[in-house]
Amino acid sequence: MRTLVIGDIHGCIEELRDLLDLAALSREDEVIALGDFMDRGPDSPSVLAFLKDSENTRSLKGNHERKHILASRGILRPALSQRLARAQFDEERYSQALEYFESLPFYIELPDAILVHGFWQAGLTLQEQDPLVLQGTMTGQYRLGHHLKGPWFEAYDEPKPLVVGHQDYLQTGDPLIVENRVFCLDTGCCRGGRLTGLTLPEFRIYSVKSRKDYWSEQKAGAALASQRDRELARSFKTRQLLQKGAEDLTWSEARTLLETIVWIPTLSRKESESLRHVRLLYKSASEAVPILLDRATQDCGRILREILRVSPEQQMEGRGLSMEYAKRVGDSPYGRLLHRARVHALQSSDIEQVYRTPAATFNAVEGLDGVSG
Ligand SMILES: [Mn+2]
Repeated sequence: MRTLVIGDIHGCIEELRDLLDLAALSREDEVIALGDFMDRGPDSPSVLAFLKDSENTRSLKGNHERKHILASRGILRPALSQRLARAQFDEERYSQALEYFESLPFYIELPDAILVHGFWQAGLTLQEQDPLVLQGTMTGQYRLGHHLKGPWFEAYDEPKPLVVGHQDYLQTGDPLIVENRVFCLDTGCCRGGRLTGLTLPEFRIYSVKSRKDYWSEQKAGAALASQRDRELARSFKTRQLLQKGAEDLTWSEARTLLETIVWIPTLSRKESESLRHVRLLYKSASEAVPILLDRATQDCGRILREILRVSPEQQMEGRGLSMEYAKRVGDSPYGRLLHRARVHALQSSDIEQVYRTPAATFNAVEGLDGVSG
């Protein structure tokens, strides 16, 4: 009986089939995946189905399978590679997948070799190994780092050879083989490298070429989709604002509209006209703001002086003064602006809060003489 041990498959079902063909296993032979058969590639469900449902087939738990488990429990935020793989499953098959991941071991010991997904800490027995180190998690890698001077595989000290996946050390498509004692089989299949297997007990390498850089393609597709979503959302919001009409837009809505309008591919005639109106109104209202600020500041001072001239007995800070000021300025928007002018130096944000819309701001300046006499 032979055992074919396979490096990180990452959803590359075609290459997995090529490798199985190449190794020409018999019915009694065994297949063991080193973990990370999920994520990044085109078809995680088919790879999973092969490992889970075929006879004489099993797998280790890689850090990617672990991430699916943690994400499903709400412990970890799933990364893009998990989200994309998740989308390849329906509900039922995904919950079966999670059950399967849970059942996977951190290591497998065979008569001829020890198999783990990630790393090994020299000086400890197999049973003493930190599962996070064996699985190749970030935490495991960090913990391992404290015990190392050189590369971890050079310190490997067990009599039995060790077979691992997880990292494409050479990035040439070739597995890293250290003194025929440590066999690193991840050769970057999902990134356009190769898929590599090792048969035991003869320690013979089988390797097939990847069809393409699936992971880059998936990432680019995801980036494009999210950009399209953002543009669509922006364009929807913009159209909604355009329908609202220039007069009714608040200052911040008008700004949103004028800043994002570039994303709209085609505007109807009516929308273009409406946009022109918004732009014009925004410009006129913006020009009116400093006039209004200046005028309100002056009026505030003038009204205070008048009150004190008519009733000099009223104190500047007194309640009587405040009441008389309130009576004179009234509760119109301009009156509210004058109240603010008494408390602090006015800014454009005061105008935007009091008048809310560019249209109202513009109208206020037009009617200024009437308001303040
Ligand atoms: Mn890994």
